Amino acid sequence: MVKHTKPKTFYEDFVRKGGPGEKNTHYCPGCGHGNVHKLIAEVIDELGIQDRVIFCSPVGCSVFAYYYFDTGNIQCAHGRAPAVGTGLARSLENSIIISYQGDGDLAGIGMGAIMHAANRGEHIAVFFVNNAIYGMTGGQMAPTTIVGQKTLTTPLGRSAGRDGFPLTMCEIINNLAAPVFIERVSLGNAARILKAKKAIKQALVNQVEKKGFSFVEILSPCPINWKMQPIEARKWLIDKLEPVFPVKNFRNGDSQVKYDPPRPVSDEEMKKLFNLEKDISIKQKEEHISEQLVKLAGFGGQGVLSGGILLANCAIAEKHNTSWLPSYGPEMRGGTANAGVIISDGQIGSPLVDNPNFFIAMNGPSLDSFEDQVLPGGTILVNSSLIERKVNRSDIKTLYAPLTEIAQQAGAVAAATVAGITMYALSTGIIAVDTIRQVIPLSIKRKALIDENLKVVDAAREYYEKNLAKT
Ligand SMILES: Cc1ncc(C[n+]2csc(CCOP(=O)(O)OP(=O)(O)O)c2C)c(N)n1
Ligand code: SF4
Repeated sequence: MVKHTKPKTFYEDFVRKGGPGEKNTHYCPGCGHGNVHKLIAEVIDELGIQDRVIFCSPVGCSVFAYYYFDTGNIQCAHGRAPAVGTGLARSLENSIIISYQGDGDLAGIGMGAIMHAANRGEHIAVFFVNNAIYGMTGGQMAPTTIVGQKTLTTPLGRSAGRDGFPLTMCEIINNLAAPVFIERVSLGNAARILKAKKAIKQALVNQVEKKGFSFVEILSPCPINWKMQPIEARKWLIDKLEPVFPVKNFRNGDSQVKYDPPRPVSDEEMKKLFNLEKDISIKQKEEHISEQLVKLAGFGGQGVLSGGILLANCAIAEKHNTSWLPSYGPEMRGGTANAGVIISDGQIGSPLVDNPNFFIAMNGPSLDSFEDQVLPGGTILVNSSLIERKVNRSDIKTLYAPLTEIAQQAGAVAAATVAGITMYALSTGIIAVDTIRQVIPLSIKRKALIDENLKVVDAAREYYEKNLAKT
């Protein structure tokens, strides 16, 4: 006698549908998602990996998988489950990652994400539920809709000449070197469902054994959008879908490529990367610093981005945690550009600097754009060479300095932001001017340019001490 029980990987109640006590899912009668959920949950039970699994839900009918699977769960942006899974698999060594995706999700909007995850051989198991239609949104043509199939957007049937042929994902992914397991299965009848479970199990065993990227395509019915009864839908699946998407194993073995996920970079490697191997004697500050949110903004060509890099490199050299995030328009010169630099003793969660506590405004439009965003109590350093107006706010400190002229007189008009960074250092004490002087030769190759930049630093320091030190 076969006793059917609910896998313990499932929650006791499926509250999505009707609150506590509810045992039914939100799927339509005859939908394949329910079968696939059950098979995955059974395999997780059998392998004893429930507390290691992180289930990446897609956008599509299975968006609410986290109401059923009592595992780690994460709901991903449309098509991005393999990218999210990549991050999880690489950062949580003991985890077993499932990327669960529909055909619209995987082969439509998420085509790039799946191809690159497969090509990198990420350690994830992908369960690709191919029902040849967009189920959730009401039955539009999917990348896997077969020629002649009627959908909401192909009411006369898909035409190869107009809409292209259906994409056969197993065959496409089978062209890549890295994947270890690729199989297409079907939910057409009970025997096929048992075979599907075997493939699902192999894909998850591969994760337990750290073998690599495993891809199972599951041909699955969507009776409601195929406009069929559930039994008729299973028959149509066998008769019409299977000839286009042959059910078979495409690959089962070891990867031809050695998995080489990123690892923390050692101090020695970091020094090499940032050219900090040369003899420098930058002192690490003992005292704790308050988090610095610095924004530099101006037009392209003013050195806004490179000024941000210089500041970030100085902060790195002084052993602070640092981020640098550039933002610029499509033009190289003349467009707008800004850079956000965060300097902190703690961890930096996001590199975005929406509300700076120190803002270096290199031109008028930048001051107009960002003046209101500076945190109360913060500072704005205004490049008075190009900005005629004064700052309107009274709850912040303002410094006015002709940064462009200072740089020009020192022979390096493009280094106006270096003057700004020098004044930032003097005004806040977060980094030392001496650090700037030591870092400049590391990041600039031409000797003449190094000398000019150092002259800008000295001229900016002189200007600051004469005119601003007491403000
Ligand atoms: C960025 C974005 N674009 C479009 C949608 C609309 N949308 C929701 S589900 C879906 C397609 C789902 O089809 P499929 O991946 O085949 O899953 P199924 O519902 O059939 O299981 C689309 C286009 C969305 N939610 N977000
Ligand atoms: S619309 Fe289709 S895929 Fe979505 S729940 Fe219903 S049968 Fe399943």
